[in-house]
Amino acid sequence: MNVATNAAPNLKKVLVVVFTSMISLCAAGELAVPNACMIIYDTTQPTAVLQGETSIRVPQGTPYSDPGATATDNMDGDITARIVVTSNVNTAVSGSYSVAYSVTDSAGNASTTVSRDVVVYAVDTTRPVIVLTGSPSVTVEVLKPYADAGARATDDVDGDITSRIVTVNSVNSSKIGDYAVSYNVADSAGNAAIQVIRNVKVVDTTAPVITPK
Ligand SMILES: [Ca+2]
Ligand SMILES: [Ca+2]
Repeated sequence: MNVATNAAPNLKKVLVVVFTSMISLCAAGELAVPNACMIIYDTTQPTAVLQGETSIRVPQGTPYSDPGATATDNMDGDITARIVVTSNVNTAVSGSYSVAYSVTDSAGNASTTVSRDVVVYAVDTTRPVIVLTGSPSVTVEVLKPYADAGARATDDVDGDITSRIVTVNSVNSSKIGDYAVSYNVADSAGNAAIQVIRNVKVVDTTAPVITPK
C-alpha cells in the first residue's frame, strides 16, 4: 500500500479540522493572530456612500442623470462596480421617487442600503392672474388724498400671491390730469401676469368761492 495515497485523505481531514476551528475561534473573537480572521472570515459589511445630494428635484419631462454612489470593503477594496441600483424614477410623471444603492462583498456581506429622494415636479407655465379691487376707472377731486384700492393676484401653483404685486402709482392728486396705477406680478416659475392698469382722473369740480373784501 502506498503511504502517500493514505496520507492525502488524512491531510484533508486535518485541514478541515484546522479551518473549521479557526472559523469558530474567529466567530468567538478568540483567534489572536492579527488579520487572520479578516482573511478567512470576513464579517465586515461593505459601505455604500451616496454621491451628490440626498434629495434632487427634477422638472417634469427632462432627463434625470443620477450622480450614483461609491462602495468600499475592508477586504475587497473599491467595489463600486458591484453596486446594485434600484430606481423607480419616471420623469414623465410628477411625484416622489427613490434611487437605492446596495452592494455585497465577496464573503456575501451586504451593505446597508443608501437611497436618494428624487422629486419630479410639474413645470408651471401658466400665468398668474391679477384682479383689480374696485373700479378700473376712478375720478378724484383735486387736492383730495387719493387712496388706491389695490388688486389681488392668484396663481395656479403658488395660490394667493397678492403680496408679491408690484404697484406703480403715478397719481398726483394735487394736479389735474390723467394718471395710471399699474399692477404686475410673476409666479415662482417666472411667469408674468398680464399687466392690469387703473385709470385715475384728477379733476376740479368745485366752484371757486368768492370772498368779499
Ligand atoms: Ca467585508
Ligand atoms: Ca403659474
